[in-house]
Amino acid sequence: MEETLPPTGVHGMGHKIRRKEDVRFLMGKGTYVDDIKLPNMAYLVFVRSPYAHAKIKKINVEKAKSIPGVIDIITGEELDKAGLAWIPTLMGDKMMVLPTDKVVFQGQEVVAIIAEDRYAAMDAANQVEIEYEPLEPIADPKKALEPNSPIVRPDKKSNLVFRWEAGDKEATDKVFKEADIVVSQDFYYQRLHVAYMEPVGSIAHYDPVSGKLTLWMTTQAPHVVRTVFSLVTKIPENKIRIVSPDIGGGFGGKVYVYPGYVVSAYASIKLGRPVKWINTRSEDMRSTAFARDFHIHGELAAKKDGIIVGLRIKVISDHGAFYGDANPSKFPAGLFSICTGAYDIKAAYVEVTGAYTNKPAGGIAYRCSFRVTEASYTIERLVDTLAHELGMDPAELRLKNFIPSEKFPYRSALGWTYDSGNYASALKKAMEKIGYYELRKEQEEKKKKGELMGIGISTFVEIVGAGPADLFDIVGIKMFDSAEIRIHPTGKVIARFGTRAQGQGHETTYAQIISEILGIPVEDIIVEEGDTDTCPYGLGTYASRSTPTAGAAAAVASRKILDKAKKIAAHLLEAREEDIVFEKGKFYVKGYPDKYKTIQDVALAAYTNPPPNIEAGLEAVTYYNPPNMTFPFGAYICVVDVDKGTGQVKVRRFVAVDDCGNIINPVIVDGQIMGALTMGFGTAFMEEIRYDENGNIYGGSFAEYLIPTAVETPRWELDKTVTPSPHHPLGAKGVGESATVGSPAAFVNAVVDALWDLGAKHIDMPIWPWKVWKVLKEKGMA
Ligand code: MCN
Repeated sequence: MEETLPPTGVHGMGHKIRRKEDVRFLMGKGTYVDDIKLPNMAYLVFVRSPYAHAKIKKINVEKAKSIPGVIDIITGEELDKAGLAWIPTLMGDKMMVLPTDKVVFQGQEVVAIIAEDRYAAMDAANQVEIEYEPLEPIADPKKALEPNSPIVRPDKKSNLVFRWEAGDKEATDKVFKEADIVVSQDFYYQRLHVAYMEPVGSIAHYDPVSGKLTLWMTTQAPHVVRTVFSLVTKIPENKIRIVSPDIGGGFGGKVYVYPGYVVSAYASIKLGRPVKWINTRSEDMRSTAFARDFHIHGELAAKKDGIIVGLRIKVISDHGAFYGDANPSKFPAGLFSICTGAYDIKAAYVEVTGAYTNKPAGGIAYRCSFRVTEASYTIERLVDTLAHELGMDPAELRLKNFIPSEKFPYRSALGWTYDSGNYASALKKAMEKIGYYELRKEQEEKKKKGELMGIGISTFVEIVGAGPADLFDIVGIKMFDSAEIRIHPTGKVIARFGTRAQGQGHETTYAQIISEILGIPVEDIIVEEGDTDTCPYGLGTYASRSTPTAGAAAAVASRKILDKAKKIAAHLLEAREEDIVFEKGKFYVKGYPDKYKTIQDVALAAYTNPPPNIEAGLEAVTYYNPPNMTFPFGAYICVVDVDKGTGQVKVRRFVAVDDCGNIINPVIVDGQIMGALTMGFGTAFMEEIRYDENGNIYGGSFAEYLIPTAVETPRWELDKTVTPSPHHPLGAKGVGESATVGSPAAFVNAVVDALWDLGAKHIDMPIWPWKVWKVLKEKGMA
């Protein structure tokens, strides 16, 4: 096994160094929101709704008030007077902080108790008397869209969140009419919870003297939250400081503004004391933002020889009661338009209709991959279905239909310009690594013996790096990110970013980018994120955007510094700037490598002896607007054995070939891929948040919501191809979500491949053993 290097020395792109931040985490020295204790701090706990949909007739807080230790009780009525009962969501919808008239999902925050400690607050919460009048709940998004459906939101006239379409409907309908074969399938991509280790929470501290509000919170996007808070509260933005300390996993679920953030801030301003709110695990599972919940009808049209000519998809997406992605923005619904995937499909049409239902806010989170995951799952399941219907090998069918590598940049039928790709080489590598054709032979042999073995392929394309200005038509917003690099006189560096890692290793990889360009050892570079008072404005970490945006900003800022450093070095070496060579942290005159000045010498001179006409100091700030998204991709192959007696599926092998362009740190990238594969495995076989028809959640704890542990998780076999992004300054593409996007289809394709001959065309995720057993039973096999 290759050794991973300690994080010391000059280690740039491609170096396998250990994560700098891990020392802190492994020693238990990370600082999370709940670790922070301020003098005189009060605690906030919510009373939550037992109903999915009900009128609030009366709230009586008298008994609760009498509980020793209770400081204050806040209702929606009070917040309404302060103009805070509703707040805007990040994408143009709005969300109830506390309800005034009715509750819209089970588990919704209704009343806030502030007490001297958490126990008193919980005791008081049990004493709040709320009289509800139950209303008809709407848990099914299809019913929600029917004309006479009860309306979920008190501020809306219908349950329609948006209707969004892409592609040429007429042209697509025409190719479907002319096609030799059309395959179609209904899929349900289930509702998921991100299940990070640290539940969401905040501490608000308002200083009445300075008028400054400081909020420590579990957010992936601190600057954006600061702007939203300023707009909502009218507190000037420079008097709000958001600190996002260490985060115990975010996976997209910590992008949102939750009621607890707002109420803790309101209470702190009102009471003049710091106020802490931390969700319990089951509160998190019942009330934070959820992912997926897509009802999909997909159709694929092809010629007899397997050439795919058209794709048509209709989606109803369940957004629960509130949604970050409502009109006017199209992001991230627009990202579903990556559904043509890795294939050269000339005609495509997709239509997504969003519905409000009586469930918690849904629609985005779960290793973010905003809609790309559902899109990738749909196309990859359809391609496999087509292969089975045509009696073709699914690998051969894919190789026949891939966008040829010489066609990049490639404009898809739904409007994306893919920057680069080589899908055939990734799939061929995966096939070779797993021994694809031998496995097919083994499968045939097993079939003769009545044994069930399946091989599933998925070739996905991701879109990451949200989001360039020229894609405004598709995603509806322009985005950027930032880096500020400051070299001190002794050559030590502090670099600050607008992103906020939640476990991705930015302290190491951003330092590697700077080390690569400036030749400064990584241990001399401190990376900071997550404090709006000190870091440059940024849009946060989600959608695998940090490398494509802030990583690019780090490279551009480092190069700006290098340009200035060259001028200073020329002055020190008494040479012309154009004669200066920079190599491995040293500047010298061309042809004279022994007489040099180090980057550290130059840093000192920048402050003590800058050349005439050059400002003192050595620092740079960059706000990087990417010219395009980056398009990482991969090919995954999964082998499963199905137990005929129990329906249990065993993943025997899983080969993942990923391509995220040039790699900064291969160890971190492998870690990201393994984590994301494990989440894909959980999606395929274990995880689902379920509601009954009355909007009651089944369970709502880890007793029912099963996530993979080391016991269930297969051994991942990883490999890479490298197709650099042509527009990223380092040729890198994002990778954080890729494997969660790509893997579910590989698992499901493998199971369906094992069962196809029994007549099973599809099984919805999670593929619990009973679902497989049911198929086997129907066929008289179990
Ligand atoms: N990287 C690299 N070379 C590349 C691409 C990436 O070395 N070519 C490194 C990056 O420098 C970074 C890491 O890989 O250290 C992930 O980078 P990137 O793909 O840019 O993704 P982000 O840093 O923006 O992270 C977001 C992504 C998402 S969207 C979710 S959700 C997610 C994830 O990453 N949540 C995570 N990974 C997670 N990992 C942990 N441990 N915890 C989470 O909450």
